[in-house]
Amino acid sequence: MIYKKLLDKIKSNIDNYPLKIALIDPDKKNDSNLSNQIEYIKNNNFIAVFCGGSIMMDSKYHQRLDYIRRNIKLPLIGFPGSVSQINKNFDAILYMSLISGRNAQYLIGEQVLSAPTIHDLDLETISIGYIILNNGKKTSVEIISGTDGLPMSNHDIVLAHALASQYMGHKMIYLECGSDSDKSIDINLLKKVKNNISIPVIVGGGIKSEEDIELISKAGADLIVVSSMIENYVNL
Ligand code: 1GP
Repeated sequence: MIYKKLLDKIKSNIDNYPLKIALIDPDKKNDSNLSNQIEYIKNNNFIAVFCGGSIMMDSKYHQRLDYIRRNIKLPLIGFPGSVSQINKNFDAILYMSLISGRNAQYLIGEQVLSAPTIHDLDLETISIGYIILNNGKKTSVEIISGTDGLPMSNHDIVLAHALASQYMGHKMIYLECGSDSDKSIDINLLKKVKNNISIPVIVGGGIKSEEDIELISKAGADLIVVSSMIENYVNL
């Protein structure tokens, strides 16, 4: 069970060592550097790989996932932007409900559409309260989901959503600042959420360096997701 493995890693991480997860967006833009991204991931202490994205700009998503699966031994966890991104190569998928928004399609619609395929593939699901945070610039995930992120400065509202997620029985919450956004999470917000909930917190979006990762980990993030940082590094 992938969830159990992640939980064991989090529980035994008493020194707050950053538990890093690489996110690969199996999109056209990453076609030429996929093998370099995989090499980078293998050499930089990642504990798992998330795969998915808001939008795919060609039809080769599933082909790229076959390639990633053949070349990576780490747990491969789906981070699907929609039902069309469910794939047999995943060891588990994040079964997310976009609770920062009020768009029924992403609260329950995509979940219902994907459930029969997930059942047929016998995929492990990890239920996630997905919370988009907004810090000024509209991000792809907000545009595609037709929702607005919660204002990063309104700590009480973000905390209320995180608590609701926990009470609804989600296994983890995911604080999403948007891919390649200028700013990653507000550290004080992260501390506030962490101090008030008991389920693990995943943080991603706008993380630019190992120093950022260190800081976010020290503030309490249980799992830290990076994507653009890897893409930018291999494109240098
Ligand atoms: C995962 O959307 C993020 O939660 C990825 O963001 O591309 O900024 O790392 P970056």
